[in-house]
Amino acid sequence: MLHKILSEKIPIWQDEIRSVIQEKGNQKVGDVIVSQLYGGMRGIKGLTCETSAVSADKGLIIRGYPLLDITHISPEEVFYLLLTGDLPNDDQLSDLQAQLRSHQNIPDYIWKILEAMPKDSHPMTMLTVAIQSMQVDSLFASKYDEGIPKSDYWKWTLEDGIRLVAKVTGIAAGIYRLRFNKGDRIAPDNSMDWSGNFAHMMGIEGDDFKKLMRLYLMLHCDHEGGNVSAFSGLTVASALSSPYLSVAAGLNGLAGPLHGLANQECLKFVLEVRDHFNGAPSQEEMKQFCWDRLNNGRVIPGYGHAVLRCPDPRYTAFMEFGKEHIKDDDVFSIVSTLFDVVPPVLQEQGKAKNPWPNVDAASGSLLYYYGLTEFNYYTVLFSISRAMGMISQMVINRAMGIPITRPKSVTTEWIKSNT
Ligand code: CMX
Repeated sequence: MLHKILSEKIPIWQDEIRSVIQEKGNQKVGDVIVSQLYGGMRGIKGLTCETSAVSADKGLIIRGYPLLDITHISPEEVFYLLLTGDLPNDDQLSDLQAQLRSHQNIPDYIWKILEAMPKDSHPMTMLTVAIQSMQVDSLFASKYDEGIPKSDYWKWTLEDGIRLVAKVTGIAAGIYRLRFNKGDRIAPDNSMDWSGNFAHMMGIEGDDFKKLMRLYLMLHCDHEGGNVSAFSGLTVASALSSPYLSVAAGLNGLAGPLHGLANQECLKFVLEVRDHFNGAPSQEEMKQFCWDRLNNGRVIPGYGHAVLRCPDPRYTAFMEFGKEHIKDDDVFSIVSTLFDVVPPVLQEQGKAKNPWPNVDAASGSLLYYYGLTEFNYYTVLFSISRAMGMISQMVINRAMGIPITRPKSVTTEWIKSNT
């Protein structure tokens, strides 16, 4: 069904892009100044992304829907929305869920590889190794070898992508149980949806944890095209590497502490606060603690953002969940106090362009409350969700025939002589 809908929509999108290029191909979209070349290309408009947009003052907008208007939808619904631009009806949703179920079995070689890795491997390393190793089963790679036409690339990217999304929850749950000695792997339960089944395979019981996973895996799905993980994944995919290689590449970027790994860093920081003060500190104590950290040259994890200039709506959604379910918890109350303390401290310090919390500031306290205390696992949850956004972007880029990524670099000597 998904295939059919995309087959109908893609020619329309292709026509639209063709006429945009024809009519506006020579229009300027911005200027680039020298400091941007040395500044992580921040603010340079250099690529398109159809699945989502991030506005500085509103945050994530998925296919035209502001995030806080659609926090009730399931991860499968958001995957469908990212890919097609529309929310699925009941039949379309059941069809996608059936496809995910039919591809959820995990090849045995994955477990052998994971079991052979050093016992203290970071769960993110285990995840990307597992995803990358499925390259051997890539339909895109084998069809490419057979010589399929360019117009069919997106179809096999989608096929690999659906298989990857179907398997990633079982792989991630297996990593959790193996890495943290939780006992045997737990078989999937086909009566559950994708996120509920993931919670079940992890072995963490309770309806509230399932609700949290549904929200978590929905909220982290996409954040336009220029962030480290999306951009790295897309760049690798633009060389026509398979979704397995490309998603693994993106997730290796997500595993950096300034990006997705900030969610583990953030909870580590909150627990440091709790242990230091033997519970939740006063605002004054918290303020001093933050200043000491900044004066030691360290960042406050979970705060700041390269694009946002407002509290991240993903943070707001997690806080709403926390206020409803765990408002009296000590760790959650430290997270709430940080919201009152950190922005004025960062403003007074005057370095961070955005003093507000990002997605990583609140999620860890919720996971911790429900017994998911192994915080070096948290970025794996982010990854499961982000795989949906990366795959959607790859399918669309392939369908639109976006060529290999190759921006031009210049030397400092060139800048000195030419500007
Ligand atoms: N604490 C302390 N200093 C901060 C800060 C924070 N939370 N956020 C930014 N700054 C500092 C930067 O380190 C930089 O300092 P220098 O000039 O000494 O290098 C200065 O403020 C300017 O940075 P910026 O332009 O505001 O931010 P960037 O676009 O360069 O970086 C980000 C954005 C997210 C990496 C940065 O805000 C940060 O390090 N935050 C903490 C880590 C974090 O929460 N990351 C998760 C982001 C969400 C995600 O991608 O998952």
